[in-house]
Amino acid sequence: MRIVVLAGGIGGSRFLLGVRAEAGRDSQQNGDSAEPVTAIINTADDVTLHGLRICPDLDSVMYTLGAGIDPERGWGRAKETWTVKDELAAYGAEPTWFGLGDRDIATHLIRTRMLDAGYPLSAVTEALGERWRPGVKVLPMTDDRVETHVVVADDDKGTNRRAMHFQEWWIRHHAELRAEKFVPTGAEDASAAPGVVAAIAAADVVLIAPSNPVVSIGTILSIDQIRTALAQTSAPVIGLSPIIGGAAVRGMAEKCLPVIGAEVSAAGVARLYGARRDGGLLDGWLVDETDAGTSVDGIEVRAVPLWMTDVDTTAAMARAALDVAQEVGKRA
Ligand code: FO1
Repeated sequence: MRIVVLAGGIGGSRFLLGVRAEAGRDSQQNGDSAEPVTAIINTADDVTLHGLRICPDLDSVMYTLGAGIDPERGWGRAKETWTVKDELAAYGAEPTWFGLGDRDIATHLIRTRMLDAGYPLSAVTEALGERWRPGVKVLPMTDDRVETHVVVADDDKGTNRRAMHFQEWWIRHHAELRAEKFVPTGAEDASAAPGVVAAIAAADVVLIAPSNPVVSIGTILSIDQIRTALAQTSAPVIGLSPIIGGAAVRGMAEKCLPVIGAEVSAAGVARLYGARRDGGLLDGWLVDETDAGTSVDGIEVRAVPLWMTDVDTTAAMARAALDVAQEVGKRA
């Protein structure tokens, strides 16, 4: 079974561990060749700092699936040290607020050197994967530069607005500055990365990971070719809610959703994505048992445990999503 997953960083990585496990079990049972899962990853969090190109979501996926991640943080390397960061701070070299780990810097150095040599981000990602062996095909959503910038109003009257990179809003300001808009700068001119459209078209099922609907999934959907491919694929599109009982499982989804006028609930995110039959994204939607009884017009909703406490529970979530896909697929 060919599974394609759209995902962001930390939540997406955890979910991919479960999908990889489930796909492995599935292919063992059916004996079919283990088609690797294809993960299409958000790159709008990417940022250039201290002369290095940093791709947080690609790195979280790569490190998590390659068992190099720091499990508490969900980003950066295990057994990390911060000597270079401290030395940069000693020089007063801004930004001092960004957590640049010594081990992590090696990844950024290789990526920056390959990008400067003209390799596209997808080729860089493949090269880095030679070491980490994630066990799924990791594709950036695009090889073009797309960055989420956040428009904040400095005062209540909203007179002097300013825009900043998402990483600054999130890390330096802890998402406490009132955001007026999230702008995926560059998205209008960006093409899907090589292999992305073909993977969606050939998929048996497309899963939307429980990632941030605005600055992770939303930014992937801001690439027109990806949105069109999702509308046209014969594969059922099944999403998993990142909101449980009205709050984000982790991260800043509950701070982002109100900015775009979406309700902070499992139903609210499903309505934001929309029903496929009405020109939206979803055929099916998994909500946590806390939100059982959720119903959204035109979308097949199922209530299952959605807390990704370990790989087994996450694999069970993936299994549940594949089951809904089968039911929806039959009906279509
Ligand atoms: N998140 C933080 O909250 N603080 C940091 O200092 C930080 C540094 C960092 C460095 C590399 C990297 O790949 C990710 C990093 N993140 C940090 C996480 C990152 O901001 C988020 O994971 C995504 O951008 C949002 O999902």
